[in-house]
Amino acid sequence: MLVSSSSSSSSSKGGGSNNYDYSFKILLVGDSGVGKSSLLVTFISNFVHHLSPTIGVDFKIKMVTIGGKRLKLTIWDTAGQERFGTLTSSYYRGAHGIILVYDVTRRETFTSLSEIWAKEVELYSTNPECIKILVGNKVDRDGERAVTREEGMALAQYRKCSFLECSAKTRANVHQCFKDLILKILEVPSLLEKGSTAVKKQILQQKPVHKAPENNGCCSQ
Ligand SMILES: Nc1nc2c(ncn2[C@@H]2O[C@H](COP(=O)(O)OP(=O)(O)O)[C@@H](O)[C@H]2O)c(=O)[nH]1
Ligand SMILES: [Mg+2]
Repeated sequence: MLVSSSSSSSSSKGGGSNNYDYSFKILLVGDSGVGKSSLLVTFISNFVHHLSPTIGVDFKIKMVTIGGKRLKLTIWDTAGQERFGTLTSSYYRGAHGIILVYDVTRRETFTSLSEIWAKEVELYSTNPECIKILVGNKVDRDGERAVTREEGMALAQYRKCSFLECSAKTRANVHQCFKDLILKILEVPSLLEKGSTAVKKQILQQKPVHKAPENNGCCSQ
């Protein structure tokens, strides 16, 4: 059962978000255009959006109950700086979970995950036991597929992370991606410790690295 409510970063200081067991920082990583922002928007909201190219949001807060725990998820998205091939170390700092996204119709986005993003994650993540999930997005465009499901599974196995294919457009498997990741985080005692009260304030006080333009709480709404 996944019960949720959400708010954008701009309203995250409002009431109602103090009642939780753990606070987790989740990141979206991958090439520009793979659908990171769309996945975030789809997960945060409960209805189908018209998807359009997004400029990045900084982060979104979502309250969920998963595995019987009340969780405050701070989900960070890039503001488009992934186009330059690198994010900064503070984007990765303190992450409990990382969603590595590629586009199943663009092979180069799959290659980038191995050659760029997985290396950055290894270099910069400060939680050695941080959970990762590999996600192939845009499966609704199956006719244009350039990366097979088997290849995705093989890379996930090699990187020791779980794997799902999904579509931000049809919403297929999107909630499942986040849920699988979070259930795995909940199994790791060191991550729970880092997501508990002592660290809550620290995470909330962290400033987004790349401040998004004003009033863009969510670009495709
Ligand atoms: N067909 C299809 N298009 C998608 C999907 N997810 C994202 N898109 C489109 O892909 C483009 C890039 O998406 P965006 O979320 O901005 O990617 P980002 O740069 O990784 O944040 C946009 O035009 C989206 O509408 C999907 O699952 N299926
Ligand atoms: Mg984006």
